[in-house]
Amino acid sequence: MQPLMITAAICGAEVTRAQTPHVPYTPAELVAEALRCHAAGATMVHVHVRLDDGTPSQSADLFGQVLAGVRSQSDLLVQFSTGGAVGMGVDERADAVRLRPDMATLSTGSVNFGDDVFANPLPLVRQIAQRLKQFGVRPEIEAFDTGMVDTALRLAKEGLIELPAHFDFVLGMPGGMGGTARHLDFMRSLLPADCTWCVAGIGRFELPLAEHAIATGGHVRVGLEDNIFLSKGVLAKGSYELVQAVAAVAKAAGRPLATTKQAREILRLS
Ligand code: KMH
Ligand code: ZN
Repeated sequence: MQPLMITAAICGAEVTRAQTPHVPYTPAELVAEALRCHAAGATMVHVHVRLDDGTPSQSADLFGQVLAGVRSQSDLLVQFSTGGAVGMGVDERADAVRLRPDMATLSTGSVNFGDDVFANPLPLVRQIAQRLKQFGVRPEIEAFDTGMVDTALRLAKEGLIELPAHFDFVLGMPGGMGGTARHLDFMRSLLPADCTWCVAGIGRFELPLAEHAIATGGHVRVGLEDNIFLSKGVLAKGSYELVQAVAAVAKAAGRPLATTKQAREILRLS
């Protein structure tokens, strides 16, 4: 099995300070939290940015501050979100890709997202994929449902996505695909040879799916974007505590954590 890559999704666009006081908002807070996650074993940070009051943003200036802060202090891989927040348009979502982070997300379909819809019609997906290609940024394909894997493979045939690709299965989102081990097993069974995958379980699905991924050769994403609790009723003091929990499971399972160099090789990053 490959060494385990842990991605820390440290703030997302939706989690608020009313839900947890531990969610970072400002670039300085995001960088500090990213470095704590790196120290806990994360090889990549999945970045969203916020205005100082927590309003979701896709400001290239804010993304740039986070990228520079992380890169000046560590070799942690930086992945930008192009998903942003529900309702954002393609130009806003994909603008910061020009800063050339190590990776950026690419959601390949629409999904009910709680009471909202995370809309990703094909022309928008193609535009973001094209933008990633233009700037040489490798996508992580966010698949909230099975059709999104099929669509990614279709985009590969169109030349917009390079195979083998790296996928993130986002499971357990209210309105989306369920978050059991069976759901994950089906998703990973759909991938062509040599593709790599990680799982992001939402809410209570986060840690059980992480454990299943560790046992089955996948990789793991955890963090306050997806789940704010370390255990039932106990808030995580930061995404780093969730990374620590995953690192402990990996250690018990005898699966080493990937170094940045190993992660670059696994993800085929230059
Ligand atoms: N905030 C969600 C609407 C991504 O980062 O690429 C979309 C999202 C996916 O978080
Ligand atoms: Zn995200």
